Amino acid sequence: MSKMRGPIKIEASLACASVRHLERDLRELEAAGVDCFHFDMMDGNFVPNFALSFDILKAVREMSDTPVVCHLMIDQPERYIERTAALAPAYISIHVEATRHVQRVLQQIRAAGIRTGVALNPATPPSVLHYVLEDVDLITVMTVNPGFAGQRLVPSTIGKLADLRDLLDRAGHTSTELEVDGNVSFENIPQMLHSGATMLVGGTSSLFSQTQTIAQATAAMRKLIEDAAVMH
Ligand code: S6P
Ligand code: MG
Repeated sequence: MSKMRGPIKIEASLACASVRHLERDLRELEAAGVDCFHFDMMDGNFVPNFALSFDILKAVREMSDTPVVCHLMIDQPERYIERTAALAPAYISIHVEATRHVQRVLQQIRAAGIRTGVALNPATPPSVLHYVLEDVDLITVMTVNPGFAGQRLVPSTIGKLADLRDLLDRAGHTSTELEVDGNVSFENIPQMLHSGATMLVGGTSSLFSQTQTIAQATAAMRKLIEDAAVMH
């Protein structure tokens, strides 16, 4: 049975946008009507790669009013909540694997006036969230191992998504957002939606594929969302 929930939001992963033509891509994404920007920050420690920084976030916030979801792939994210919050993203999502004090960091984010997110690596079970559901506005389900764009879906994460949807429903947290991040391709989107995802992060698998324009890819994503809603 489908666990699809609406409204579904399309997020654009800015780590996949053009560095040379960032503003052009932001304008194209706005014109295409994406709902938010997904902003990956990496520290070369929690993940074996570096990605977007505060300066780029500041520039994005200056260039666009589109809401931003910050995905912090950094160890001890508590060290950077204030700096991130100062740039007023809509959400800050931290990894449960990156801090010893998940609940404390979530409180820190809320105290800064920002909506909270927690991200789970593919091997991390939903049960780690059992006692913090009150503190969470968005759950990021990593459907690839964090660190790089262009990877293939870890298949077991689809079952985990459905388990998380059940966990949220049983606990009465029906409006918590379930974000899927990694290989959100046209092929994978239907099963992600039917497993309960509400926010789709579009990267090289969709919005930034070399075969379509951003406008075409966004329209194709919207069509898949409409089709899934009809089947629901
Ligand atoms: C991965 C990162 C993601 C990627 C996005 C790329 O560490 O958190 O947000 O930018 O998943 O999308 P794709 O379609 O290339 O996997
Ligand atoms: Mg991400």
